[in-house]
Amino acid sequence: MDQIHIKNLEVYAYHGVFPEENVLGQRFVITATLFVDTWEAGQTDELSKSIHYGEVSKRMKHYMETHTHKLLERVAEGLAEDLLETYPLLEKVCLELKKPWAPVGLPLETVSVEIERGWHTAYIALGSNLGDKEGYLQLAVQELKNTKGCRVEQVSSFLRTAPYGYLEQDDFLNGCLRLRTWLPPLILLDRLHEIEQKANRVREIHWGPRTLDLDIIFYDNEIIDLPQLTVPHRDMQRRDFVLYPLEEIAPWARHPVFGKTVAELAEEYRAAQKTER
Ligand code: A4P
Ligand code: MG
Repeated sequence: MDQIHIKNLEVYAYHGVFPEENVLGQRFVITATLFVDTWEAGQTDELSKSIHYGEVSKRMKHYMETHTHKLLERVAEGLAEDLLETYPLLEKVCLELKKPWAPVGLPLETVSVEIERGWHTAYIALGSNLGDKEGYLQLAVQELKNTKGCRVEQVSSFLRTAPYGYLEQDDFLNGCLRLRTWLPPLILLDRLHEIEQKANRVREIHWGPRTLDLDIIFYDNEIIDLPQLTVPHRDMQRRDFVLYPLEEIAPWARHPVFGKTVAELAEEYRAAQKTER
């Protein structure tokens, strides 16, 4: 992707672990790479189609001067969040934060922290089969909309479905949504669990009745195999209540392991149902 570079912006600020650093201050040097599609700006010569590097520089200076953090890591994270939340065209940012006067007591040129943060696309499946089912799904959408680092882009219609797995329970209401997020996968999962808790979810029977269930179906094209998180969701291809709402909002999305689109997986599911009958 196209890049805009801001190299070695000097700022005087008060970040540091030692109390003297928070009082006396010191010099920081920032290098930022902004990942933004500049095609339209290149064609139209209009600044509104790109990101104003002067404005970004002033914003970073302001952030540096109005916060006091202990760690360079925290400063870099704060800067990245601030830029990603402020500039809608910014897809990704690479930041290097140098501290040339770091009080290390040894003759070094500089110390620095470098991070890369950006927006990702995730698909979340929603399900409820207890109480005010639609209310719980709406609550989930609202909570995600209010979450820092999350933008809900599209929500499918909600579908009434027969229970899968554990059959002795009420019908479900299911849906899917597309999320733009800069939260990493495990942090997103924590946030989903928090939202499930807000819906008074109690974990009793595996696959059993629940007020709200939120699963990560896809996270970009990433394949994640961790004890607490499997992405793509391990069972999505066998579930009409995931495939159909997902097909409505993203038929073109491709499963990174099977290499098939959601439309193809949904079609295969329908064909298998017909031969079963
Ligand atoms: N986990 C691993 N991968 C993921 C992922 N991609 N997204 C872990 C979310 N969580 C993931 O889930 C157990 C653990 O799975 C989580 O703590 C997380 O670390 P859970 O929600 O606590 O337990 P569960 O829901 O009882 O188990 P499971 O296997 O997640 O069940 P599912 O797959 O969510 O299925 N029938 C209909 N018609 N509609 C439904 O929505 N849902 C279920 C539950 C069963 N039958 C259904 C429906
Ligand atoms: Mg679940």
